[in-house]
Amino acid sequence: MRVTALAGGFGGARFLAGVVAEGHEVTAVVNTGDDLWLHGLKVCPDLDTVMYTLGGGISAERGWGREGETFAVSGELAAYGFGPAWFGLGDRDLATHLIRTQLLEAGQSLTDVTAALCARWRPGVTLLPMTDDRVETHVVVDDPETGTRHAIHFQEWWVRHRAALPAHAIVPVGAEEAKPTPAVLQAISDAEIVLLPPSNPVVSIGTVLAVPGIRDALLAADARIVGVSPIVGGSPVRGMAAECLTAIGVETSAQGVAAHYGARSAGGLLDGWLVDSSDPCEVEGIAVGALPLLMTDLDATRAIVRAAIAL
Ligand code: FO1
Repeated sequence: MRVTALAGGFGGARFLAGVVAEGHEVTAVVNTGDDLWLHGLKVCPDLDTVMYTLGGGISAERGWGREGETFAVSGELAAYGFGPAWFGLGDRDLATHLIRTQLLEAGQSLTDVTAALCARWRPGVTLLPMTDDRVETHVVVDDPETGTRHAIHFQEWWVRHRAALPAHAIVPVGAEEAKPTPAVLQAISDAEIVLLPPSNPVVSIGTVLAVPGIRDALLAADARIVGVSPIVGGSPVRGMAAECLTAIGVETSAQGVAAHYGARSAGGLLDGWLVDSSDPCEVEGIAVGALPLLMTDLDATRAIVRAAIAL
């Protein structure tokens, strides 16, 4: 089937591997709110995580960046006192950012640049940034030293502080002015089914939905929309979804996230919602399916994909 998925980084990439393995024709609309400019280079963590994971280049142990990575350049930058030391830019990964930055500066869109990079990695999906415009997720925190309230880039909150600083707000800066690309809108209207992988519902899928026009396109689509809970056994499988959900006042549960996305019949997004067998979930207007949701290996992920499509 023609499947369109809204995806973030690690969880989204693993889920997409299952959709591809099931033989579907997949378009991934990927969050770019985690993107950052570093040393003059454009870094796109979620696009790269999906591209490297599906293209076979991902570091299995980190879940981001390249397999067999070295950090010589990062070490040299640190020796010059050129930070931020807390963000690990690998030597192999740098090649991706050098090419992306050059092509962007030559006037190519992020969509075209992503396609050019995928010519090497051949991820088996059409990889689309949610927009070609600049959207950057910033997090409002109280500075641990001075106590002053200020916004920091998502990556500083996520990587430097491990989301340990309570987030007073999570803001996709630039989202209001951003536009979905024509390719994104086409992928949503062409889809036979739309899947919401178990990516972070706030900073990954939530940021994609913050781009004006994407939510409306989903509601207007013929395709059914089925989501997969990122909360298993009452807690997130990986990452800091709990801190993100708390920041926006949503309960960290399969039920809480389903209610947050909402039932399509009530103006929300979901026709169906897959939960782990251990998580109760009952939301008016949403068909709920339950099965083991841990993507322990490709076969487990494929079973989840089949269950989502069956639902
Ligand atoms: N995550 C970390 O926890 N530490 C890092 O040093 C780090 C570096 C990094 C470099 C490139 C890249 O594409 C991703 C990187 N990530 C790192 C992961 C990144 O913070 C997350 O992938 C997303 O932003 C959340 O999905």
